[in-house]
Amino acid sequence: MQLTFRWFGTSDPVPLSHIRQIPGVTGIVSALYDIPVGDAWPRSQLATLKADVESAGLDLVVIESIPVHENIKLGWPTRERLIANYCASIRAMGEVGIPVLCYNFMPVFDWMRTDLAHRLDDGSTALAYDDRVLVDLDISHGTGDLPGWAAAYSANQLRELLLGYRDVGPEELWDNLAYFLERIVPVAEEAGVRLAIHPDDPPWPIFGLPRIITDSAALERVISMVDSPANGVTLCTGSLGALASNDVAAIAQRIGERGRVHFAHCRNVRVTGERRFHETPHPSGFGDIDMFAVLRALRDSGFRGPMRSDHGRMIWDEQGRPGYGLHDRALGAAYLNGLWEGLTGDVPT
Ligand SMILES: [Mn+2]
Repeated sequence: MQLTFRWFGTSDPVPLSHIRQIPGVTGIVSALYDIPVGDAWPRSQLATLKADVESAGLDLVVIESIPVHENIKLGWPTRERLIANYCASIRAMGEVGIPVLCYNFMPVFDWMRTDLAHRLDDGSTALAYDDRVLVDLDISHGTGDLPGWAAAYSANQLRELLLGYRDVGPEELWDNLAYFLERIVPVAEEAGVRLAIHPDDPPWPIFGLPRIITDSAALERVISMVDSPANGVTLCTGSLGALASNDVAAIAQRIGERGRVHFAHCRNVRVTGERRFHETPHPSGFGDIDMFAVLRALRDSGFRGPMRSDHGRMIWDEQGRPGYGLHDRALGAAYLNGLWEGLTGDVPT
């Protein structure tokens, strides 16, 4: 296991020099943030990013993520050119030597929360989701009222996309994912890049849009669809754990045994009702995820890939990107490190 940390590039308020000081963290998870969705990622920019990370004494080991253009998810004819560009980006990753690509296949919206500063009993704040709040959010004027999505889509863009998805139910979305994977997996295999699909967050339909990467059966369907070692998953404990019926440790075991957990996101959530949860500190006692059992399953299945503490709370008056402050994610990293050392005897340095 390699402990990693997400870094949003030079505009991230958390500098690489601070990440370098978290014991055991040696890898960086990042992306290029100025490439229009659908364009091919230039090798030179990836090489520059990698060099920046290395000059801080860290390795760039995961790209999270290269966004998948909506027209690929919709199965529209322009997907041919867009998939060709995606393949070019994967090849560029391979040439520069970045081994893992985390991506997702969620229509229109990526992660979704209804509260970015839900107050916990200890005075910290965490991300939270309540479906009863979501259904009252008005998106007819665009994404302006959605927490964290202010400028993402105008009213017209959103209307057009939602119209497009009227013809795309879950099975059509599966077909479009299959079409995409059949074309990118062989390229990734040849490039030496491991693909790691991220589960949908939260793992249920929102705004009438289908979401399909929600549970163990879905993850097994993905890796079986194109049966290659390059075709794997990101085990995101918090995304999967928002659905109480998901036994995350059992999922880690099942997918891990097939050698397809290529990246692990570890965070904890407390489910407080039907389609209602909030994030918590990472340790098992604070949420519904048994993190020890998850890491034990990863150990037992021979997991050797990158892992990162996922979202953290805002603590100690830190200001920053919700979910991605330094302090609580660093506490999470230290906790994960301790669990792993106890489980494996591996002593990170
Ligand atoms: Mn995640």
